[in-house]
Amino acid sequence: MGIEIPAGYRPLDDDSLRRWLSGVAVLAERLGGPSADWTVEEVGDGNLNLVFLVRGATGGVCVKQSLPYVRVVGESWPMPLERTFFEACHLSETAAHVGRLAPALLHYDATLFVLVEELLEPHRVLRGALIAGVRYPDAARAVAEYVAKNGVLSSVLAQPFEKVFDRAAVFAANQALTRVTTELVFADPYREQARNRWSSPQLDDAAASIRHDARLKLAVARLGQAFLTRHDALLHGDLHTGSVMVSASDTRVIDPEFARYGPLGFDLGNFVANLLTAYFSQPGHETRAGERTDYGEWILAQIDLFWRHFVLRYQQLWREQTEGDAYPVTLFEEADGQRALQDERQRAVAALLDDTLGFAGAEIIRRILGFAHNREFEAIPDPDVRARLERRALQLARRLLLEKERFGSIEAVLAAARAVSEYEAEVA
Ligand code: SR1
Ligand code: MG
Repeated sequence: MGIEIPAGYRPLDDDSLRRWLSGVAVLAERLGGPSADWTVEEVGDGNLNLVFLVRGATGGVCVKQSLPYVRVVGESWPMPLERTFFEACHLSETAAHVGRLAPALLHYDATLFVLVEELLEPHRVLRGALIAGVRYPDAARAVAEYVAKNGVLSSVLAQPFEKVFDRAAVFAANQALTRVTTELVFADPYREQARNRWSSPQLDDAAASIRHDARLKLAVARLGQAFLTRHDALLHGDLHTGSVMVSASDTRVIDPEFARYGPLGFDLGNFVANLLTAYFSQPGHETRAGERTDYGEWILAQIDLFWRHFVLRYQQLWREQTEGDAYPVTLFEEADGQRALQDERQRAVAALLDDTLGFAGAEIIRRILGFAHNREFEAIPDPDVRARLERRALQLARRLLLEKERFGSIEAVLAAARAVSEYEAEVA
């Protein structure tokens, strides 16, 4: 099935981008000087879009444009253009909640499906930093703050339901990318599918065993249903470590094109999963044995920090809300009401941990056996080493999906991650 290209749409290149930017006064002014002197770099390394960084005499911008197909595959995988619209909606909707934890949206063009945001400099992508073994001590806490703020403030805990329903209706139209997630995360790795790939032949047995594991498929299918039917909060929708930009003093969450209302554990689980894959990949980036052991431990500590900060802020933010239709404050003004509500918040956080672990398991599996892989594994040159480390991650992922109620705390997850690595290292 092809895609209808709306009149006026054309993919931008160096020349047409300069001309277009010159015609948008606010952007041309921000860049400064003649357009011929601007530098234009196409840096898109994600799966879907064109991304240009443009620098002028007085400033810079980042320009993102949808293509009518999946960039890394080409025209054989058509994809509607509206994804930048949903990203722009998410950026403008959540700016009030998260402030400078996301880039500022400067402009959106509905004909070209182009969004322009502030240029983040001297930031780098968190995934690249984790591969290089570089520490950004504030990043995990900042991402936790971002998820807690969006999780509470976009929901009926903080807003009248009419407002939430209206916003959810806008994002419910982000169907093309919801289908991508539905298929790539919750279905493809568990069935024969031509676009799946894995380290073969090393992981052929693991891929086959997952395809025939009815309990595992049921656990994933339940999460898939929750993803499609629950509308707890406005999700980022693709919160992996490639969606986080870091500098020594600043962290920003970028790329919310998969935005939709859904279960908050999906965002939490995605981020935890991608930190876990970074952890498991570390030995593959060593130039001498044991060189990354401390760094691996540091990544696990970031998962702990992420979860603890999220729990703290989620509960605080919920406590501060007075306008939400959920848990109306007027029902809980007495001392025993306050206590009951505090217990309820604890229960909510325990349920969120349960969801987080399940979604994390599903994310790890799809990044190793599905279509879209993670660079921390892909960059390991020796396929046997890579497959051995991926197998460790798969073992933990399976446990996260099938035994999530046994974990009960984030520390138990980290201990299990260590145990998988140590046991595997002994038998290797
Ligand atoms: C066809 S898009 C594949 C993946 O890239 C995005 O970043 C999402 O993670 C999606 O699942
Ligand atoms: Mg992305």
